[in-house]
Amino acid sequence: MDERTRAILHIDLDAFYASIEQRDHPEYRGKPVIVGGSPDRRGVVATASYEARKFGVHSAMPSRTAQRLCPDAIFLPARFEVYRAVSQQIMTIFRQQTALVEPLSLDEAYLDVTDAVRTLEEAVRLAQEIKQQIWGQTQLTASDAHKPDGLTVIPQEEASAFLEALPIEKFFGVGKVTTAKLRELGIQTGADLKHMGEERLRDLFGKHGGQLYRYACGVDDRPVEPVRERKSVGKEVTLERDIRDRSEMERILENLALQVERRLAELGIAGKTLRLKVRWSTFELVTRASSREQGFQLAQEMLPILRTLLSELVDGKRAVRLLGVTVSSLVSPNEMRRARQIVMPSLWHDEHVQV
Ligand code: TTP
Ligand code: MG
Repeated sequence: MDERTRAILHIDLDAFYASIEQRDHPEYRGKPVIVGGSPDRRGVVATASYEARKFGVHSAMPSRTAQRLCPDAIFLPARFEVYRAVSQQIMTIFRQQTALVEPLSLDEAYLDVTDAVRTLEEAVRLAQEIKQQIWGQTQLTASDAHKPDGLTVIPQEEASAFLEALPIEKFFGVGKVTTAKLRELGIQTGADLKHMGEERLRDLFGKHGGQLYRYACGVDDRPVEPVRERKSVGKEVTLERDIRDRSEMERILENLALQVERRLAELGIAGKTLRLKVRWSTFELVTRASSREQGFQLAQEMLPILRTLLSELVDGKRAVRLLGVTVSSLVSPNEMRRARQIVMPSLWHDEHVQV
C-alpha cells in the first residue's frame, strides 16, 4: 500500500442484543426474537432478530406495532450486563490487532489496521481472522454492508462507485432531518450529492454541506480516534419544523430522556448533572442545568426537572428548532446507589431499566 493509503475496518455485530439472546437460549434460535420494552407497557423495540425483521420489525418501533406485524414474536427484556460483557470481549479482540480502535457503540467500532498490513489482501485476511475470533469467543457474527455475516471490501479504486450507490442516510452525520430535506430535493444517493455540487450543498447545510460533498467524493481524513473519554451522555434533535407549543416540546423531551436513559443503561453509568439545551429558531443557543447528589439515571427522574427548566425558558413567543437532553458529571451506579441510600432510599429501583 502506498504511504498515504489507510486501511480501516468497520465492524458491527449482527442483531446484537437479539443474537446474544438466541445464543444463550437455543430454543429461540431460528425464531423471531424482539428485545426491548413489552408491548403492553408502551415499550419500544431495541432490536429484532433477522427472523423478526422479515415482518418489518425494526429498532425504535413501538413494541405494540411489532407485535401486530409479527404476532409469534418472542419479546425479551434487555440484559445490559451481558451485552456489556460481550462488548468488552469483542473490543479486547480488536485491541489485540491494533491500538487504534474507536468504539462507536457497544457492538460497533472502527479499526485502523494500516500498520498491521502491507496489502489490501492482508487487510481482508485480518478482517476474516477477527470475525473468526469473534465467532470463536462469542458465537456471534459481524458485518456491515452485507448483513448478516458479510465482509465487504472496498478497494480505493472502487470507493467512488460504492459511495455513488450509497443511500444518503448511510453517510456519516446524515440524520432524519437532513435525509428528509435531501429527499425533498430528489437527492437519494452519493451520486446525487456529487452532482449537486459543493456550493449548493454549502448553501443548504453550511459547513456540514461541504463535509457531505467531500464524503460523497471519498475524501475523509478523520483519524480513527482510540481514546475518547466520555464526559457526558446526550441526545438532541433538530425538529422537522420550529415549534412554540410547550406540551409538544415536553413530548419530545420525554423521547430524548428515554434515549439518554437507554444509553446510560448500556454504559452502566449515571450522572449528577442534567442539562436542557434549546436552540431558538434564530439559532441562538441556551442551556439550563440542574444537579443533584442522588443523580439521574431514569427518564422518569429527568422529566420533572426538564419540565421545570423548560418552563424557565419558553415563553410561547419564540419558536424552538432544536431540543437536547444531556447527563454529565458521570458516576458509577454504585456511587449513585450509596448517595441515594443517604438522600432518598425510596426512589431507587434496582434493575428497573426500560428500553
Ligand atoms: P445496531 O448495530 O444498530 O443494530 P443491531 O446490531 O441490532 O442490528 P444490525 O444487524 O443491523 O447491526 O445496534 C446495536 C444494538 O444497540 C442493538 O442490538 C440494540 C441497541 N439499539 C437500541 O436499543 N435501540 C436502537 O434504536 C438501536 C438502533 C439499537
Ligand atoms: Mg449491530
